[in-house]
Amino acid sequence: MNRMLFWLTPLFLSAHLTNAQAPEPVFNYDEAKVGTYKLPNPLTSNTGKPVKTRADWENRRAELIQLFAENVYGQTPKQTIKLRFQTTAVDSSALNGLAIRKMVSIFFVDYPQVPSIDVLLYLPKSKKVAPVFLGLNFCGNHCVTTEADIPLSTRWMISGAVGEAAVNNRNGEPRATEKFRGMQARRWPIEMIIKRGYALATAYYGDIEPDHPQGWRSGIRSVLGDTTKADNWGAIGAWGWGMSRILDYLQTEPRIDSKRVITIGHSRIGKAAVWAGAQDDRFAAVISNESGEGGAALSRRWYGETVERINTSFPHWFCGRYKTYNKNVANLPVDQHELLALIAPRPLYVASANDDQWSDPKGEFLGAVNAEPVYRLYGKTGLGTATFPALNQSVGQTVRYHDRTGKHDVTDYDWEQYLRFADELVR
Ligand code: GTR
Repeated sequence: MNRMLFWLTPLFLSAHLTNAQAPEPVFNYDEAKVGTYKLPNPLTSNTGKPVKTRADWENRRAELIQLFAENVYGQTPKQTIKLRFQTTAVDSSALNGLAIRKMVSIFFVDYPQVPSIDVLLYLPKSKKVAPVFLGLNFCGNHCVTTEADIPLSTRWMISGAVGEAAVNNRNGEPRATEKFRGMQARRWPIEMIIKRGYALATAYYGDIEPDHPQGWRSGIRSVLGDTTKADNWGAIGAWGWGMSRILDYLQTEPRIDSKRVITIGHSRIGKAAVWAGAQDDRFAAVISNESGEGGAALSRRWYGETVERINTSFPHWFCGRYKTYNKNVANLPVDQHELLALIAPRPLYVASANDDQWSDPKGEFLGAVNAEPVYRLYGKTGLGTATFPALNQSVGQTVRYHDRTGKHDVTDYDWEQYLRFADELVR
């Protein structure tokens, strides 16, 4: 279907041109048409100096974070925010006695108008202290499990991702209904995670910012940042910031090994997870599940989603300045392999799916390949290969990659790889 779209577009395009309208963007799914591009070198400083040592890299790392903040995601506010953690429920025998389940709300003491982040935490009873996967969810904590006693989120609810299950409230805003319960449980194999000795922490991404262009008005960006600036933070920056606030809470939780917090994210939340992991090195490892454009996929590679398209469809995700690269991606001072390199020397997993060509699996793979020199600086092998693997084959060392069969999703196959990755590398 994607290929069809590509072949149909020129017809569409010429019809439009005769009407003297702006050409429709063309999305490429043909490897032969990708063309050539030159990636910026992560190991060359802003002033052109080669980065040779780990100490050099630490300076370069700060430069790169700044470049991503100025040009892509916007500046993450630096100020420390007073947080209050309130446990609202504890079930010491959840999941048939396998887990302790806690619900904890994170309040922003000086900004009572900003909604809390409501964390759902499962802790394995088999361990006194456990490593944890931390990931935001797309449609509320009640979506990740069928358990009937998780309160339905009362916040704005994304409707595209969950179809007709959302109903409008009195103000015409979509809200969750009982139909949402467990709707994405398949993506969150909590029992499997718990049985392997890991905890799981999740929260609804819409708690931090509702995912639409006006969403910032009711989220954390309504009080932090500066909307007049071209490098004001976008929604992805806010979601990433929220992950760090959940980590702040996890550091206070005695049953959590806070040195082993693995951040995981799918798709747009994957973009946020990588940006969070890049900035906040308290995250011990990062997992990007089909994060695609603006995530693990190279921006300069013309394949699938483009910078222009993402900025047009989702104008609130990135900073204003990112839009100035819509038609000249080659001028971006960074590319996404450098974002992945910011995770080094920590373990990183980049995963694709072969029916998800929109995310550009090969571009995600090449993002990981081109982060290699930075892992080498730390004496680590990153991916250790530049050969695209066969389907359903996990490759690499400190950096891992797979291209799963199937569509844009998070499956048990993906989780099995992530659990093995965590067992082997996040010790
Ligand atoms: C798509 C978007 C992708 C990806 C995806 C998702 O519409 O083009 O970049 O983020 O949404 O989050 O599911």
